[in-house]
Order: sequence, then C-alpha cells, then structure tokens
Amino acid sequence: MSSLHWEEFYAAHLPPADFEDNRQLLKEFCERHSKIHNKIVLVTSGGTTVPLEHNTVRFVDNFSAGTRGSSSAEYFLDQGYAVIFMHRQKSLEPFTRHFTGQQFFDMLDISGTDNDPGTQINVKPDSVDVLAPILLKYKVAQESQRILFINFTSVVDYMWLLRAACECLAPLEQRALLYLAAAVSDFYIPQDKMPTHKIQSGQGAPTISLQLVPKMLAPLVSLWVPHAFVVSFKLETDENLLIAKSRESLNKYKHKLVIANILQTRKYRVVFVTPTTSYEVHLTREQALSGLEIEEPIVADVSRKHDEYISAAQGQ
Ligand code: 9Z3
Repeated sequence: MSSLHWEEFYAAHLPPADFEDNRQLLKEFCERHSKIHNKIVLVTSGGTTVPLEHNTVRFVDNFSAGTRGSSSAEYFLDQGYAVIFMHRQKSLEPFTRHFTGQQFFDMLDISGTDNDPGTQINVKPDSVDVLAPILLKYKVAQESQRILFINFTSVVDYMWLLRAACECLAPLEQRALLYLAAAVSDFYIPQDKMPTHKIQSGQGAPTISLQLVPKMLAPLVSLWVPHAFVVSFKLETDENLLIAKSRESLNKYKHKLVIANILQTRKYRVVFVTPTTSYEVHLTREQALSGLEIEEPIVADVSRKHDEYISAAQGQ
C-alpha cells in the first residue's frame, strides 16, 4: 500500500467549508495569549471519520468518546494554560461532559401545571453543589477567553485544522504544548476515488479499498512547530505491541513523549514513554472509586515536563 507525501495530501484534498473562519479564530487566540506570555496547549480529542461517499451517508469511524481530551482540557485550564480544544463534533466537551444525556434536565425543577406551563426554572437544591463549581470554572474560562473550541468531523478536516493550528502556535516556540489525544484514522479513501452518491446495495457488496494517511507527526515535529513540546498518544489493543510501537514512534518523529494506552484499561492505566525512560501512571481502585480521573495526574506530569523544557530553553 502506498501513501501520498503530506504535501500531496493537502494538494489533493480541499479544506473544510469553514476553514478560513477557524484559521482566523486560531490566529487571534494565539496572538492574544502570546502577547500576555501565556502557555498554550492544543488538545485534540475524539475520533476522525473516513467518508465512503462525497455526499456522506456512510463512514468509517475511529473509536474515541472524547473523555481523555475533554477532561484533560479542564485540567490544563487549572494549570494556567490557554486551551485550544480541537474536537470531533458531538464528542464530549469540557464542562458539559459532566452532564450528558438526561442528567442536566434531572437537575432542574420547573414550576407550573399542564394547563399553566411554568415560567420559573430552578436548579434542585441538592444539584447546586454539583453544578456550581463546574459552571463557575466554565464562566471564568469563557470570560477570560482562555478556551477556544474548534471542531472537525473527517480525517481531512482534522489534517487541515491541525496544520493551521500549528502555524499559529509556531511563534510561541517552547511555550506551545501539543497534546494529541484524538484518535486519528490511519486509512482513508482519497477524494478522487470516492463515489459522489450513496453506494447502492443493488449493485452488490462493494469492495472498499483504503489507502494510508500520511504520518503528519513527521512534518509537525520537524517543520511546523519545531520548538514546541509535542506529546502524542498511542492506542493499542495488544499489550505486547504497546511499548515497542510507542518507542518506534518516538525514535521516528523525535518528539518528547508518547502516552501509551490499551483500549480496555485506558481510564485507569497509561504508560509514559520518553526517549530515556518509561513508567506507568495509574489509579488505584480506591482512587478510581473516589472519582479521581487519570487525566489529573497525566496533565500534572505533562505540564511539569513542559515547564522543565521551557526552563531548559531559557537557560541556554
Ligand atoms: C488515545 O490513545 C486516547 O487516549 C484515546 C482516549 C482515544 C484512547 P477516549 O476519548 O479515549 O477517552 O474514549 N488517542 C490517540 C490514538 C491515535 O490515534 N494515535 C495515533 C497513533 O497512535 C496518532 S498520534 O498513531
């Protein structure tokens, strides 16, 4: 299977419709926080899709609920970062992730009857304790303009937005942190190989041929943000491959850290793989039961490493 060079990939695939607007938002956000000497983290989150038709009825998806990215974004705000949250549309988002499905409505009371619909909506007293701290953090982040939400759906959208974000982050040099938690498809159907309309079952079972997506970590690390602190995630289902594949990725792309995880255990165990060491970060059963999220120690460790990296660069 051959793969396009990354430059050919961009030449062959159009950017998403709202790309220019998003590029402008990214530019303004980075310039504003660069001026006030903030650190900025780009958190990518959720899975990318691979459409099977231009008028997309069907697509192949990569697994990710967006828990890792959305919870990490909150912890990065706590650590003082400005956060670009680049996420799959409709995957979990910081703050609202705490109230999915009916949970939010169940926290509210409405006064009135069927004949006289209520106009007064109140948060139930026992829900105030749950809602208030999260709402407060959300308001502070929004009012101080410390979080920017950008969304993608397909792997092509993701690639365009990723490069645009990197171009805007590059001037921050060491103060930029990339935390690439999105589950990005390795395979896709090139635009010129994709049917325009819905594939018809009457024509028999289709043979779908996928091609390799070029590895964007290569230009990202060496060209787009050469001074940034880049952290990628490695998702495997076979424990025997996990560390070897993570080390292979570090050796190949020369970034700073791979956080390795196994699909089934990702919520309570990850392995930090650096060029010189590898060690586990995990939650005990008691910690997990008490509601501690693994993203809290992950983000604390990553931001400590990022600070050391900034200090080392300043000391040079
Ligand atoms: C991860 O490994 C994430 O930790 C998860 C998080 C997707 C498992 P959830 O959103 O899950 O909390 O449900 N993300 C990276 C996976 C990935 O696609 N990595 C690529 C690679 O390994 C590109 S850096 O090659």
